[in-house]
Amino acid sequence: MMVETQVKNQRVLEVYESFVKHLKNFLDEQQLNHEEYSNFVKWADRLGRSGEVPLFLDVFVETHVLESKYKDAPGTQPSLLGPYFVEGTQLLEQKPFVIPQRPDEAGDKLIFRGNVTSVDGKPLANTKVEWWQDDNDGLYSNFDSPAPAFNLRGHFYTDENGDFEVHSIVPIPYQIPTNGPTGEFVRAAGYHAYRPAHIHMMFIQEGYETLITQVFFEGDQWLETDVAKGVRSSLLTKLHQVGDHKEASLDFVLRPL
Ligand code: MBD
Ligand code: FE
Repeated sequence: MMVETQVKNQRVLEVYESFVKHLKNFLDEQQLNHEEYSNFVKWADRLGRSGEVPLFLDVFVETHVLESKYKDAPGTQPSLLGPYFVEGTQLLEQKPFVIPQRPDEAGDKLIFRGNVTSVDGKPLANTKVEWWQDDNDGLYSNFDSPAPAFNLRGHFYTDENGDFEVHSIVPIPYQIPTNGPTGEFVRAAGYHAYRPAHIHMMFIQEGYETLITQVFFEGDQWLETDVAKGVRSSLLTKLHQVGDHKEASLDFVLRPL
């Protein structure tokens, strides 16, 4: 008897069937034996139980998702959202915007200046900017960090010229956790576990595609071999020593919807 079926979500079917088509090509090429398949199932089970699925996918898959969709797009290239964005950050209103930090926050002080425009050059005033980064121990607040919740996280709005100025600290290279199934894979593959130092930023403006991206620093030793492959040339800035602190800047360009 034919079972009545109804496609609930055409996109799910389309994506799944395309995935299987390419999976078959991959298997024809690799000829996995049953031991390899079983090892994969056990590792994937450990990955799920460890809570590292978002970490693993954001490190090893997200960049390919973005590259396929955005590599030829005008405007600033997106980069990885990663596993460490949280909603509910503090709104910063007093200028210059000082990112919430401990009174004795370790690290080089940073003044970062940015500007937000549309692809046609129009300044985008009142753009919401979310900012998050690691601290001088390479940790993100709210995730296995002794720092107060929401440390080195905040959001603010660009001024009438699309400009903003943030006072924070310079992030350091980030080592992804190595003690779980993700680290197991990194070691097995012979990769290192580092990402170059980066600041996460998200730009939200009515009528424009939300830009989720990261800023990187010239000269960082991990730029070419970022374990998560998140670096794009247009996302690089240069740190300048100015008196007792460092300064950097970058312009961001949003695409109309
Ligand atoms: C990070 O800090 C990050 O930005 C990504 C993409 C993955 C893991 C950790
Ligand atoms: Fe990060």
